[in-house]
Amino acid sequence: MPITLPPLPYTKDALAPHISANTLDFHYGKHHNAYVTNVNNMIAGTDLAELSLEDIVMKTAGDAAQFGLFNNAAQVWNHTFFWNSMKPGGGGKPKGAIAKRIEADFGGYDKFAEAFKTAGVTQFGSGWVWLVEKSGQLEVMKTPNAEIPLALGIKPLLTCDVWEHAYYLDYQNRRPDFLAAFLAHLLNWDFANANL
Ligand code: MN3
Repeated sequence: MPITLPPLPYTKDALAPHISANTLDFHYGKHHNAYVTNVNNMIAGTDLAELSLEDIVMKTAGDAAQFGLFNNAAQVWNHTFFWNSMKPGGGGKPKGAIAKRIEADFGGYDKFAEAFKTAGVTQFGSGWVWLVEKSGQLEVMKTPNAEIPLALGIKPLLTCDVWEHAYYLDYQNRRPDFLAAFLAHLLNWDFANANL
């Protein structure tokens, strides 16, 4: 069963001006789509062809012989999770159950936001910054390249892509500004609550 590119949960211009339709044309239409194509080319005719995307990720994680497939499959998963981690008119302070957890585990929204931004800014090179639940505790973590908390047994609640392709057209080298816009205007707390 081929892996498919899920539809974006909003129109390509819905996140502007924080993320432009031009960025989503490339990031979703080219980068994300290419990962899907690569996975399908790599699993065709193999035992992995019948597995779900998540099973392919879990089965190839940590296997040096499957490094290429892991990278592409994890990137398909990460990007779908990232699109859902944003919504038009999102951002700002959390609501619902996660608000209490942010308060209890970080000591308030401002401390969470600072930790999230710092993790994103200090991820050297390409990668991801995550809000995760680890051993019953909310934490911010960063991962390089395609690495994915799921493969480490850690539950992701939301993520921001800090590969340059995520922000370069709109922010050039200003990754901190992109992270600030993500936190203030895009972050989808409904999604984080649903994942909690
Ligand atoms: Mn990306």
